[in-house]
Amino acid sequence: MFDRLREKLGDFRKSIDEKLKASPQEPVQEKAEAKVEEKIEAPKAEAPAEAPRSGILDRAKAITRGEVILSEKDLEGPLWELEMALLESDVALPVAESIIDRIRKDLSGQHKKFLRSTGDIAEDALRDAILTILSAHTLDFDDYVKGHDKPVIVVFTGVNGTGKTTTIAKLAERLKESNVGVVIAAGDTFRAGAIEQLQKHADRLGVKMIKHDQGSDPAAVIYDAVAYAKSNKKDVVLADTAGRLHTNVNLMEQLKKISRIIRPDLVIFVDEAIAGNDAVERAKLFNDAVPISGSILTKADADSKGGAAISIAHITGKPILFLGVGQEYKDLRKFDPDWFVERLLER
Ligand SMILES: Nc1nc2c(ncn2[C@@H]2O[C@H](COP(=O)(O)OP(=O)(O)OP(=O)(O)O)[C@@H](O)[C@H]2O)c(=O)[nH]1
Ligand SMILES: [Mg+2]
Repeated sequence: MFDRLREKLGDFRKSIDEKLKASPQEPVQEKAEAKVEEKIEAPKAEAPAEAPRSGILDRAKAITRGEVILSEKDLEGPLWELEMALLESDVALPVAESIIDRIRKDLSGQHKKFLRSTGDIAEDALRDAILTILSAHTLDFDDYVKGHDKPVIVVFTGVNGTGKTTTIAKLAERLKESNVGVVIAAGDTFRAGAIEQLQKHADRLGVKMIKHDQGSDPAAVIYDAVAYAKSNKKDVVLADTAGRLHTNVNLMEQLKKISRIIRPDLVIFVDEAIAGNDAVERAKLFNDAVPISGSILTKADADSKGGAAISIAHITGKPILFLGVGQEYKDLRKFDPDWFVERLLER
């Protein structure tokens, strides 16, 4: 995961440092003062033709004072490279642009304290930009369930095959382990075999599942599951829904209807960590149809470049709650923005 971005970030560090060595910096102190020093210094060494001595002196003085100045021009090339790396890591274009803009604003024209290396300053800016996106509106699923009126109704949405049903089974296992009473609603009444697939999980986990026949109204199934939870003092209803394309108007309308009738406490958008640019469009349209509370990214055990997490969090403004990291019930990891960014940037 993240290899390409890591490699590019290394290049970015180097390239910024080289820029600073090669190009003269704006003087930090009064130019006149610099010139006096230049005269005194001049006889001692020959100035290299490509780097005027005054520039070197000014920069040296800035560095002595613990400062470095980055110009937009210095940043242009390295930032372009970094943007390409973000794009190659599956961060969607508008998201990559907004991250790069932020870093440019953060770094350019400022007298940065030169405590460590310039590369570290650049890395901090990138870390801040990504952490800001990933830490928006934090939501701790376990705390939410603990603190909320029961039953907590959770509806899962997403396109076909992203891992909604498997994730429901994983969450049911997780909740069961914390002694939280769970009911599962077989809200995918559309795909042949969907009810049986979920039933198998429910049986294996020893969790009650409410179902109707295939082709019936999913809102009615979930409604019944909520009623069951109320009368049997269950804490959480996990409601499956059929996978649907975000461009299918009728099926998206059906999702809105489910939301209107059920009034879920949480709507969780499930997508794949390996999703590319299209993840942004999907997340946006699902979020527009039925506002989501957070996302779960599955298949993070596959060769994920990590970009989908950044893109989806940015476009929805909602947190990533968990990562699916395999096909077993235990393969669900709470999403930790700090952990994610450290892995992204580790050398
Ligand atoms: N490697 C890996 N596979 C996963 C993960 N989560 C789900 N899968 C697999 O992805 C496939 C699809 O999972 P489902 O849970 O059926 O997906 P879905 O979103 O319910 O699919 P539809 O109901 O058809 O929309 C299955 O083979 C799962 O085992 C994961 O975190 N890692
Ligand atoms: Mg399913």
